Amino acid sequence: MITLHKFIPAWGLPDISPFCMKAETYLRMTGAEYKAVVSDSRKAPKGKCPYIEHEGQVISDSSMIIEYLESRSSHPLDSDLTAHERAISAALKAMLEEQFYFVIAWARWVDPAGWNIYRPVIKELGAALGVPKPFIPLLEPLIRAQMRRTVYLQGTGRHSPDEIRRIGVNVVTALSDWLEDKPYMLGTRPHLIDATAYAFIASWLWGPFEGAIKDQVSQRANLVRYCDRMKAQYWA
Ligand SMILES: N[C@@H](CCC(=O)N[C@@H](CS)C(=O)NCC(=O)O)C(=O)O
Repeated sequence: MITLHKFIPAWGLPDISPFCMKAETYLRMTGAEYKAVVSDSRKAPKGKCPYIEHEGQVISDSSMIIEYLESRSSHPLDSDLTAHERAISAALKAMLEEQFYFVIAWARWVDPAGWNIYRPVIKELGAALGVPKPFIPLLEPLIRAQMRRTVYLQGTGRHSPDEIRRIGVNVVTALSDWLEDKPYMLGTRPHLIDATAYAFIASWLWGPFEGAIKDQVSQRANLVRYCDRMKAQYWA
């Protein structure tokens, strides 16, 4: 049995973190037996969620979790891919996890409109983690300042709000243009990249952060159909 350490669900999504949602979607894609536990990232081995416990081992990072479980699988999800398809998969993953993630982080933690929406969810996470009520308002600004600094140091936070939104819209457009009419990112059957793509796109589509990026996802009918398809297949 795998124990998945993650955050909390919100807005009809299984997790507020796209990385936790990616890991859990992967577990569902493979039919793995797992239990999910709400965990404090400050106590995680790498200071981030998700991480798993499995047969006495602790594995951190959604990609390393997947790598670990795939190496033990008799039917690895990407075993049929060509080198060219693997290269595409790596490029799409980097675009979503290393670029788009920071747009998401900015929209939730830095943008004042987003923070107004996200703040109550962070309070809820604090409560779910057993943080004593009086400490939550003290912790919130510290975590927000840390996230603001992270987004700034990575580079995204140095752009203007319009520029950041443009980066986000361009990622959504690129993903939609790549998908075309395919049911999944690499063709007719799901692969590892679909765990990432679904988590990161559905987080905008069904999340409450209004504006240009969510509009672009909603207007790209192939992405909407894609999220509906992944949800029906793995989360119904
Ligand atoms: N590369 C990591 C990224 C995980 C990550 O950034 N998790 C965030 C939530 S989306 C986190 O735990 N943040 C807590 C923190 O930075 O203190 C993965 O793929 O798992």
